[in-house]
Order: sequence, then C-alpha cells, then structure tokens
Amino acid sequence: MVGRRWWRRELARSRAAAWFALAVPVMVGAGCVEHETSAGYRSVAGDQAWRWEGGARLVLRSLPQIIRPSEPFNIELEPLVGRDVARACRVEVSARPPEDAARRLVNRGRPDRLLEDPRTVVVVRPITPGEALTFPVALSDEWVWRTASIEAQLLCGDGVLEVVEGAAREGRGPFAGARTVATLGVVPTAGAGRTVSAPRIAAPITVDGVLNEAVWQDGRWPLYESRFSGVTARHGGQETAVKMAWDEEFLYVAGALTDADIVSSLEGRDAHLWTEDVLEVFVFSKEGAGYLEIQGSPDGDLFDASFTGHRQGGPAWDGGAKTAASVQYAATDSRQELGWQVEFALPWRDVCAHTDAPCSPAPNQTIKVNVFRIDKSRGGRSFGSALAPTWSADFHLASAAATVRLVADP
Ligand SMILES: [Ca+2]
Ligand SMILES: [Ca+2]
Repeated sequence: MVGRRWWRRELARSRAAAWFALAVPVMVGAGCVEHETSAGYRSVAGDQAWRWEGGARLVLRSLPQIIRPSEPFNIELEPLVGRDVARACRVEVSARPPEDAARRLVNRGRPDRLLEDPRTVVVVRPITPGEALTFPVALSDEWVWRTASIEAQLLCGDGVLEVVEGAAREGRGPFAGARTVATLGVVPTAGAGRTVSAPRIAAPITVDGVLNEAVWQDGRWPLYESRFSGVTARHGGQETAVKMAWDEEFLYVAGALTDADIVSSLEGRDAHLWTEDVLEVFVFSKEGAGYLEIQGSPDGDLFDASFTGHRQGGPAWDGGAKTAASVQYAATDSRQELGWQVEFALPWRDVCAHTDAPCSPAPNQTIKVNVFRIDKSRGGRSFGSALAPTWSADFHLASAAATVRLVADP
C-alpha cells in the first residue's frame, strides 16, 4: 500500500497548509451554515455535508426523492477542497443494496465472506476545484429492494479517507475501502419489483429434466439471495438460474442449479422436499388471494399444494403438474456432482382454478410468481435464493412476488 502511505504523508504535511484551516462557520439563517474555505469556495450547507480526515468537505446538492429503476438520475456534490486534494483525490458515489450497507454496519468491520452485490452501481469522478460534480446513476431492472443506499468515499492516491463528520456507516471489507463511508441518503425506489418476460413456444417442452430445448438456452434469470430463518445465499459458487415459457396448455419452468453437494433422499408425492435440495415455484393471485406451490427435487419428485389465502391450504390437493430432473457429474469423476436441472409443466387449468390468472393465456398478460431455491449441504447448512427476495422468513408472500409477462416471441 505504497499509495496509501504516500497519501498519509501528504495528509500530515498538508495539515499545516492553508486550505486545511477548515471552514469558518458563519450562521446565515436557521439551520444553515455558510462555510468559507481558505481556498475561497463558499457554500451553504445544512446537515447534508460531510468532512473527511484532512478537512476535505463534500456538500450534497441534489439527491432524488425517489428512484425508478432504469430511469437515470443525477447526484450532485460540491467538493470543498484545495488544489492539492483535487489533484490527488477522486470522489466515488455508489448506489448499494440497503442489505449490503446494513450488513456492514452490523458486522462492525469484521471479515465478511459475502461478495459484492453485482447490482451495486459505482461512479467515480475526478475533482475540479470550484465545480460541482454530477454523478449519473441508473439502477438495473433487477433492483429488487425498496430502497437504495447512496454512499460516497473520497479516494486519494490508492487510499481511502475516513469520514469524520456527517452521516456515515462502518466500512471495511469488500464493500468499502474506508473504515467509515459517507451515507448521502437512503432513497426509496419505485418500480414493479422484478419483472421478467416468458416467451410463448411453438413446440411443447419435453419435461425430462434436460434443458436442451431452444427456449432454455439463453436469457435465464438468476436467483438472488433471500434471507429466511437465518439462511443466506450469494455465498459464492452455487449459482441458480431459472426461466419460464408458455403455450396454450402449460406454464413451463426450468431451473439450472450448480451444486457440488446434492442432498436428496426423500421420495414420493408431497414429501417434505423443502428440507433438502429443492426448487420451489409459487403462482400467486394479483390480489393476494389463492395461490399454488409446486416443488421439485433433484430426483424428480413433486410436491404440490394449493392455498385459498395466506398459508390457508396445503398439499392435500393434487394437481396436474409434471416435473422431472437430471443430475450432472464431472466428466473425469462420475461421482463428483456438478449440479442439477429441473423442469416443470404447470397446467393453466390448475393455475386459473386456484389464482386470478386468466384461463386463456395471451401475450401481454402478467402473472405473479416467485421461485425459491433451498441449497442444502451434507454438513447441514442451507442457503436460500429467490427470483424476487422476500426479505423475510416467509416464502408465501404475494406482495414480494415477481411479475412474469407472457410475451409472444422468444
Ligand atoms: Ca426438456
Ligand atoms: Ca446442495
């Protein structure tokens, strides 16, 4: 960390420098303080200002009231720094899942094996003294959280400075270079939640647990971590991707699950598959009334259940769903499991009898669904992931479900 050491040295030297004789606050009105730096920049700030070690300041000029995924927005910051800092430093603004920020806070900087969420957006801008910085940010359609944590760090050389004044969270670990990270705000996000498109297919799917049909070849939807009963996912490695397709008779679901440690001993219709490796599909009503749940195991066993309201019902109902699965092994070692694939065909007549989905599926209709994976290991650990995370111990949450749009063409 030569760069970091260099920066510390520069910092120590510059503590005596004129620009560091930080901001003389002058009251200019209720709740507002006018700062004048010795570099000559003037700015009015309320609470939305941050100070870093060494005295550099950032003032928040604009932050959206609400963020709509896929609609770009700007965050404007005004750095109050001297030329030395401007030369050596950049400002990084990030929009992060609130879970990640909260996890760092709770974890108090201890080691964390969880990976950076791929949907985090990071924008870095060099500093030009006297100029406000604009950070264009767009969240992905796959932003499934109800808020975004907007954060800032000051990167100098290859070090990162600590926040000494202003709202901040614990840093360290893979999510932050600094011990503290400025929290510019936690902004609500508005959107329909996760929305995916299921294509209509011309030739029926062969439900054999082999995903060799053309429609399954690309555009699969990754599952994301879902927390329930102390279970977390995105632990690395065991990825899950699903996709849906439809024709006049069936809603089809395919799952591809990386798994080097398959736990599957249960047999027979309606066995408690969720206690081992399983993929679960829920089809909800838009109005939160009746819904269906089907589960498939790596050995092709089926669990199906119908509900008239939240958890009102169960597996006594046997519908017409079909499932099949296949297990993949390493080419060099036929005992080494690589993962499993599963297919489901769920008849529309079951779906429309137990949900408010229309009985005649047509392009542009939408249905509310969710897909969950429970990944067991022989050591007893479980990891959960979901198409649309519920952030709760309850999978039966219609409000958290994804929207699947039935589309005409792949
Ligand atoms: Ca197949
Ligand atoms: Ca497993």
